[in-house]
Amino acid sequence: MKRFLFLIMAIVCATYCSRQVHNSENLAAALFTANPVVIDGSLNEQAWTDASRIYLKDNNTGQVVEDSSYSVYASVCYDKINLYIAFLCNDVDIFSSYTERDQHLWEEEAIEVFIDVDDEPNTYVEIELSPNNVLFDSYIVDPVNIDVEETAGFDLPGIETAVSVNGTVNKLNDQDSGWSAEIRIPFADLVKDFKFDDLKKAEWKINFYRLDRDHDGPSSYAWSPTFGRFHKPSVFGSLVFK
Ligand SMILES: [Ca+2]
Ligand SMILES: [Ca+2]
Ligand SMILES: [Ca+2]
Repeated sequence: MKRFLFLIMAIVCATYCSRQVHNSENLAAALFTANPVVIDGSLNEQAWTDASRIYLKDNNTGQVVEDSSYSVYASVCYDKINLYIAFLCNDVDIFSSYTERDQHLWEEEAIEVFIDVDDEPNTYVEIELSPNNVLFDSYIVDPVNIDVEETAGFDLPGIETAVSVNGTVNKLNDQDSGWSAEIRIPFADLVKDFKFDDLKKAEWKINFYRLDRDHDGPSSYAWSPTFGRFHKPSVFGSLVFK
């Protein structure tokens, strides 16, 4: 009898513990919004006030970012047509030299989001945005061997992005506060034959990243840390639609 009770307790504990980990670290919820989101880089809409803040961690250590001058979070919401993603990156020095779509933004400062809408873990959309609102979008088909020129040839036709900078980009001798980004992607760009009613039962794989390249050297941040290169779909978290 004792052994039986112990077994029941172990099962309850295992279920509870795994759910706790899932909820706190690997599951993000997008909140439906009936109010318009203006893509201007300012996160002053009610939708962003209501949305959860998905804080990123140090991608090398997996630890919470203690230095608030570099903290970063993402948020997600949606309406009947679009998915909206916001980032707020604190940063004391913001820089970026890129000016053209699909340049190699990951070599400087950028935010990134990887979105996998189907059951094939090796295929997903990669979106990056620089503090100058330069976009990199690509469709990954082999995370281990990425042909950058080939995959970046993919464009999300309806994507719209904007950045708001609290500071000055590419000016080294002053102190910046940070930058925020807003991204709108029509669901039809992500899902073939998109049907709004299917979203409630969808669970997409997703990860949020940020690259910072200040004088102290490069830093990388992730919602679900990969402890190395970002293209590790096995550690992506999940996105559900509320
Ligand atoms: Ca806005
Ligand atoms: Ca920086
Ligand atoms: Ca592209």
